[in-house]
Amino acid sequence: MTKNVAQLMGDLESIGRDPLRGGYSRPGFGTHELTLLEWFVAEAESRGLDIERDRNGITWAWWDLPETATGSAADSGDKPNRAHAIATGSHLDSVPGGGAFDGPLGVASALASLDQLQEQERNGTLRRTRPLVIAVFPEEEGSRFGVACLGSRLITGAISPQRALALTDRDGSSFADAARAVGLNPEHMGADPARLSGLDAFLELHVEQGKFLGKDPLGPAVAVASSILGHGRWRFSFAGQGNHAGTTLMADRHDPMIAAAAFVVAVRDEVSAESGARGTVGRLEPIPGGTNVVASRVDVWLDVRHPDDVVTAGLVERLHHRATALADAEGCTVTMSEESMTGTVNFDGGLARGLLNSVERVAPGTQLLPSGAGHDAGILASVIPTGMIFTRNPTGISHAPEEYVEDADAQHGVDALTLALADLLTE
Ligand code: HGY
Ligand code: MN
Ligand code: MN
Ligand code: MN
Repeated sequence: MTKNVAQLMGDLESIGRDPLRGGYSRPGFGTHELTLLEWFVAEAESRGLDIERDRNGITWAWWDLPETATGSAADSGDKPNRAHAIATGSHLDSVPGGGAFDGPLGVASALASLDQLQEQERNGTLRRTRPLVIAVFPEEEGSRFGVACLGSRLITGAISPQRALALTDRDGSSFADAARAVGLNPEHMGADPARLSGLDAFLELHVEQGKFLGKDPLGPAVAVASSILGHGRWRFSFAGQGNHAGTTLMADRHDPMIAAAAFVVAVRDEVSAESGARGTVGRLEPIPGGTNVVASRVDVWLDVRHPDDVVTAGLVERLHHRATALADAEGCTVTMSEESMTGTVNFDGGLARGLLNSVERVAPGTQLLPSGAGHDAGILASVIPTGMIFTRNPTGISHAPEEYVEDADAQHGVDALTLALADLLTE
């Protein structure tokens, strides 16, 4: 049965809602991400796709070439010929209290495009020379294990399996344990150049996460990505003396919360002074975390983004100095560790121009847009030609429950993706 993208998104509406934070909380390798993945597998299998889960936990759903096509299964024995494939897809996990569209829209749009492409193949208007594969990447947000795009970093070798497996979540479970719990073998994880070499291109459709397409409701509902802002995450651990809230005089305290709070303001000030930079402290954890306890340690996570990676490095260095001075002033100490850093990505120019040409046919006036958000497409771009299509989000809000896509705009996104895929699949 075919479904349009609104129907597919409707299937997911009740999964992983977070009554406390609002929106959705679907952490990587958690129950809700896995329920969404089961939904994806069932939808893909009902369309005749062959499912593979690779050793890094990425799910691949293959639409192989029909038997009459050149180089198809009929010519090569049992195994279908999966060389020179075109891939599309996205992720199903979310940030805590996130929106419905960041990730799932790319997966639902891939299935809806597949329906259109399968119909074209049945009626003879599409003659593919390449297989299509829909990919679903785990733990894109890094909300659970701290490093975003964990699946795409593992497959490309951007993170070593040793480092990834040692990452822990808030409950102290390691990524190795989480991987084992879903049937993956940690010893088999890591770079998989053979699998990547079979892909000629990857296209990710994603909800637009800023205000760029939101202002003009009559303008095109889709855009093509030009670049992804360089971004990284650092953890600052401020340590002091844990103590009793009632018996410890103010003058006697070594309270790391004071240093951490001043640091949050310092981040805003330093980053605001650097044109084009963004800096965020969205997570802060006092230890032990009691109302009547002066904390012994406060961990602060910093997210910094800028188009120039040298500027990012300088900014983080200055913030490290500020943190040290603020900790000193309270008789505390601070240590900084880098959790991840991904340089600015400029998408493949040829593919982006090709995408613009394809997409222009459904959305005249389509523009090239930079992305302030990170994506698996940005990690894959270091090894295969990669491109992205954005679908308008009229609220301009993302990573929050207000993220939104109109059904008609989502359909425009699917129509654009279908045209772009049809062009690539017949090249
Ligand atoms: O944090 C990000 O940019 C993302 O949405 N993964
Ligand atoms: Mn996101
Ligand atoms: Mn995303
Ligand atoms: Mn007591």
